[in-house]
Amino acid sequence: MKLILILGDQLSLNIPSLQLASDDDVILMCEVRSEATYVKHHKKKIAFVFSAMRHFAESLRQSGHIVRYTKYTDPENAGSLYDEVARAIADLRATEVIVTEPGEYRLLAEMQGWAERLGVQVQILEDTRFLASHQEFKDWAQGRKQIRMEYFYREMRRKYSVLVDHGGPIGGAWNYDSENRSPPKEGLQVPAPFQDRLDPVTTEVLTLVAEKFPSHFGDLEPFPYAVTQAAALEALRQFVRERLALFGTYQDAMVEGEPWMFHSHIALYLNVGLLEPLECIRAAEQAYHDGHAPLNAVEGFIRQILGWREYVRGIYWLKMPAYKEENYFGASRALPDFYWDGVTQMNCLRQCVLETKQNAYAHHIQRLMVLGNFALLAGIDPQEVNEWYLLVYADAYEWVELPNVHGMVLFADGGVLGSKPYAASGAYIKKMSNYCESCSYKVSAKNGAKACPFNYLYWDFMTRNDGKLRGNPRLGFVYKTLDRMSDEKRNAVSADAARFFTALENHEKV
Ligand code: FAD
Ligand code: DLZ
Ligand code: SF4
Repeated sequence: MKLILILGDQLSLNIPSLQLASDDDVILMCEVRSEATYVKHHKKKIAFVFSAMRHFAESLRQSGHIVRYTKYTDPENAGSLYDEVARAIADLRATEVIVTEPGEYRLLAEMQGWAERLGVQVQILEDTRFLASHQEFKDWAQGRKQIRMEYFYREMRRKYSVLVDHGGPIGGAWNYDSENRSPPKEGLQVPAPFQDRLDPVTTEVLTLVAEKFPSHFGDLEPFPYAVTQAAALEALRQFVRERLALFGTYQDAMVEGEPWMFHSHIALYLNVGLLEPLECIRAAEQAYHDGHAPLNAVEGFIRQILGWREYVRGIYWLKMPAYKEENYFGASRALPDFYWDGVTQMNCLRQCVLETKQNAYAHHIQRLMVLGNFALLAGIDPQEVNEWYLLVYADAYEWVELPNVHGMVLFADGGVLGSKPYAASGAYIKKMSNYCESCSYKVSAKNGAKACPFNYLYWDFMTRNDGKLRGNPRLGFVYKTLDRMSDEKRNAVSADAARFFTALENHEKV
């Protein structure tokens, strides 16, 4: 008989390894210390994965499969995927292992050595739950001087005929991003997010996580997330009904006390397989055709899934393992303590860290333009930033996290993923949020102890990295402004930055 290994982010009935299962084959699922602690994942992320795994195992059993499920606390639990596979082979006399490729390079590299170590055949199948295969992305990228999401996205729109009419984009443009940058309006009403009911399985898992992972980051409760395919579908439908219409307009907006805004909060479901990308895309497209949501919202949402999600995955598998080691700016500063406890006078960072801690979620602009922007400007070591993002978000898996952090946020890849770093001063955060209204710093002040640190850190970053960035055509205006700056202003920038970094190094509350 064959042993079919299903990982915690492979909870889809159409996962290729399941397609090869015969009636007498055994499906193995296991909660293991190695996966739960290779980074110290947020407590909510572990609870989500374990509970969703247990529910998926039960649904497999009900559809007639034989499932061997190792709970975290089982006395025989060997603690790692490899050891659990080895134990199952010995117990069951399995002659072959079948697994769908994992989403992280470290695990794929390990699995490629399993056949030899285990002494049985190990088949590693391609994960077909994505909309572009490895080969397709490789073929698309090959021979291009520069790869850019926008062109890849257009091909994907054509391939799946999404918002396409007679070969061209519906509405006449491929991308409506320019309509998706509205700041929040005073008194904006944000709908309540999806909230699932806790069942006995999730309740048991919450107790387990509280007991076994007390030192991990994050608040375990309240736990609102869906843990079954049916509930994840309900969350998707609620998004389409209640939030999608304003998704585009407020995609980049941030409001204190409103962590969820008009986003979909489905990445965690997509990434473990409770939702499929094409069903999310079609649901949004249908809402457009039914007149429930405007084109800027629907196109914007679809671009994230059909464009960005597939594009970052393509880059990950194309560039790993070297991609992870790149550090274009040679950044080496330690991650500040406030990324863990939110203790900082910078209100934007405090809000984003505290929401991350509470929800294992922050929306894209919080991740990119607040948390990421600071890490970029302050020159934080990419390895430390990567580890932080990989462990704090419930939707984080390296194939999607690394290119976003390393490429989009830190420009550590020197421009493979994007054409310029997303560096911004306090003016951007002021425009797109109300964070500055209750901050100890003054966003209008450019220098001095009370000035918003993003303001002088921005110019210090551009000055520090002059040799690496001046030639970038998209930064021409920045360096023109820098060249016109008086010596007095330049000195003030570097003195403020030096003072700030010293305070950071001394673990003072900045
Ligand atoms: P929405 O804003 O509603 O977007 C819809 C969907 O589009 C998301 O669910 C997601 O599947 C997809 N999507 C949107 N933007 C991206 C993107 N840039 N890359 C890939 N998919 C995207 N996304 C993850 O799934 N896992 C991560 O670990 C992750 N880490 C990130 C780290 C940084 C520094 C940044 C800037 C972005 C990261 N993203 C990550 C992308 C994005 O921020 C999240 O997908 C999104 O915030 C999830 O919330 P949502 O489901 O409400 O998304
Ligand atoms: C994220 C995660 C966690 C916390 N725990 C498990 C686990 O115990 N067992 C398992 O099979 N998978 C888990 N996962 C998901 C894996 O880390 C994921 O499959 C790999 O990182 C590859 O994407
Ligand atoms: Fe953030 Fe600066 Fe605004 Fe304070 S003033 S919230 S630090 S951008």
